[in-house]
Amino acid sequence: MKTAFVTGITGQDGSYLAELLLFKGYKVVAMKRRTSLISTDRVNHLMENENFHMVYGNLNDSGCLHRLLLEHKPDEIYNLAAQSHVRVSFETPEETTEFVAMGTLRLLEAFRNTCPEARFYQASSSEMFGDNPENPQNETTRLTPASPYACAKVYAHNLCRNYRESYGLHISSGILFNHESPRRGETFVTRKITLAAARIKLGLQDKLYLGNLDAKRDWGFAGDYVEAMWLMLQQDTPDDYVIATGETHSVKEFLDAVFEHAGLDVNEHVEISERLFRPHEVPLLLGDPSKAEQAMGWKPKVKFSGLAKMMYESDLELAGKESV
Ligand code: NAP
Ligand code: F7E
Repeated sequence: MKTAFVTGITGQDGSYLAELLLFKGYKVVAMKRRTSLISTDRVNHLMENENFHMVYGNLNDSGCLHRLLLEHKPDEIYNLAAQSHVRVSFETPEETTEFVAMGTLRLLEAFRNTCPEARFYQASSSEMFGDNPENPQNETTRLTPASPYACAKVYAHNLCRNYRESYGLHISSGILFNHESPRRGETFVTRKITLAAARIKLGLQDKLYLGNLDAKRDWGFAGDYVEAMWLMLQQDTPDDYVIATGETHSVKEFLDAVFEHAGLDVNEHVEISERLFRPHEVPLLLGDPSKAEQAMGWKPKVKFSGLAKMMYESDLELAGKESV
């Protein structure tokens, strides 16, 4: 039985990845940090699985990372933990850098010193392309990060390449474009829209406040994207891959798709708030996933309108429980 060590288990991707790995017969050692409120909602359904082991740890604790890897000797390591909210990173730049950049360095050092035969996945991001107008973006597109989050991800991405080349380690970075799901954090724009639309539909809320509706993103489904993470670590040679749908849509288009599906009028319920704009916006992301398709046979199954409907329907069910 293979063992996988996963950081960021309580997050959106951690939960989908753990399900995939358990399905494939892995033992999953899942690292969560201590929080004052219980944060395991997304993985509570896995707790009874005898191959799922939750352990405490933190990306800012080198000794703990070292001990965990020494103790569990994983075959695969997936580094998903991060302060992953771009706008928040402008407000907490030091904490974001500490976890995203230095946290990755600490985990790489623990990996190199305890289990260098393992394979390592790094959660890199399309935010690293920032405001580079060149598109579609692929593995060779210049990185021009436009937020503290993106700057820290570029550091971690470069460090992973450096460790791969310097020490011959099996490290692959997935440059993942935005991916969403019913488990997406409620402050990311897609989920904020689907949850608000569902609550408005049921009379639980009246207004939805949003920022820049013109930004364009390449939105895919998290369930499809965790398969790409796993595939990267099954390749003989480590490499970096763009994971995207190859389609871009504005926030306004996502809003319209959801409100139309819900039978709601955008003009009646949506207001723009200056507070939600960012000091520096990334205007357009559009990924070219052809390398992943050719090398690993990876293709997204869910696209824009299917994703919007899936998320709205799930939030309608959730909001329904609230109104009982
Ligand atoms: P998420 O839902 O925000 O989850 C982040 C996870 O990291 C949570 O489990 C969080 O724990 C944990 N974490 C934060 N700081 C930590 C620390 N110091 N030590 C240990 N754990 C810590 O993010 P996601 O959407 O699943 O994304 C997974 C990864 O992919 C992240 O690295 C993100 O930056 C990257 N990424 C995401 C996307 C996307 O569109 N979703 C695209 C490209 C790259 P708590 O529950 O305790 O907060
Ligand atoms: O914003 C605009 C906002 O916060 C998308 C993270 O997973 O993907 C994510 O980062 C767009 C931006 O995601 C609101 O200005 C308008 O242009 O959903 P988001 P993100 O910033 O693209 C990348 C790939 C990651 O790596 C990150 O970890 O939507 N927008 N109005 C808004 N955004 C938010 N959050 N809230 C609004 O009210």
